[in-house]
Amino acid sequence: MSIETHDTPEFAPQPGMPPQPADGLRHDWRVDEIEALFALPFNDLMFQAQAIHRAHFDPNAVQLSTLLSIKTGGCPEDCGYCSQSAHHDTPVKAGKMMDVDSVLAEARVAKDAGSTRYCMGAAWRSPKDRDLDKVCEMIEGVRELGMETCVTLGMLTPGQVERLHDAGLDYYNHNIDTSAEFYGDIITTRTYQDRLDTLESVRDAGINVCCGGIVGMGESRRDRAGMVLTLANLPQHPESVPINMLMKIEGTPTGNATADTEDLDAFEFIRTIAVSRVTMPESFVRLSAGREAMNDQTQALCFMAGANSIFVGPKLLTTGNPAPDRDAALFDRLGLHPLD
Ligand code: SAM
Ligand code: DTB
Ligand code: SF4
Repeated sequence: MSIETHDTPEFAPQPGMPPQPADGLRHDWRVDEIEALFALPFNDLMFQAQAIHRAHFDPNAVQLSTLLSIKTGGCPEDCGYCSQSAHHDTPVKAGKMMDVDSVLAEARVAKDAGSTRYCMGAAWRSPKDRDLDKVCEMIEGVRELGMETCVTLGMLTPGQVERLHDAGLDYYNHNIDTSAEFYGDIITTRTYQDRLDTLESVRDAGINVCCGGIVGMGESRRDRAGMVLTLANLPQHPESVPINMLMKIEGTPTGNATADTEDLDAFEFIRTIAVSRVTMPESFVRLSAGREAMNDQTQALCFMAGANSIFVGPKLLTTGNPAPDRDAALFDRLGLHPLD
């Protein structure tokens, strides 16, 4: 049985490669190796992913996070998939930032429903320093409830990262979204390197990193492999890796009826989860956006492929998520339990 490939001579470190960190995990993947994982017979890929998942995690425990959009719409960025970009004419209208008490009331509901992490998202290119005062109060309040905190606020300066760290932030979400090569087809208002720079300062401040991407935007399999490559070759793997299936939003470039984005085969989505599990054995891989439209069998295969985190609650940021009773029934049928 071949679980990891790094001992085979073909994949041994080559002269000139950067030194590998001492975490025992690989950070020197080549895109052709990752493409080779994608191309495995489905059963073989699932077997590798399962073996690695079981070596690192309770295979029946799933971490539960809940999302809230604390500032919706009117975003100056032009992300081609997003309902909240001011560049697209979508059904989402811009709103003001929520007040702290309303956010904490929503967080209490999520905690009572069994969620352990509260993720607050804002449609900003980057926050203004005065916006951060309120965000820091939200972080402190959610922590007092006994939940982990995550925020996603766009690009940050090192000073802003420090303020979030001082407020006790547990995770920062900032996705690379796709491969370096395909990125420019989806977003033009900031670069891949901008994203990597923010991720580096979050990591350097000691905040856990939540970083993943979207599939189903018309990218090639090589792009999906390239996205996983970027994540797996970061100096430290993100603690949390959300894999989103594109939610097609009316009025966005990737969501228009005429858009050249065929629905992605569910097996290709499951493969993306499995390859993320194989290349990032100790990360939580989150089956993120897109669950509402997935049948239970597809979700079950995602859990078999190594997904061990989901968003729960009836809403993501602006789009729908399965109703809590559907998730509870699925957990029951599969013998899954929420991670404490
Ligand atoms: N503005 C911040 C940013 O972009 O970093 C935070 C919010 S943004 C909505 C967070 C992530 O949600 C995006 O990076 C993207 O990966 C995911 N996302 C947004 N719209 C999506 C869609 N229509 N389908 C799937 N994932 C989506
Ligand atoms: C992530 O990777 N997915 C979440 C979270 N991080 C912020 C967001 C999904 C958004 C789906 C589209 C929407 O609801 O607007
Ligand atoms: Fe703005 Fe984030 Fe949406 Fe991009 S993904 S348009 S940065 S809210």
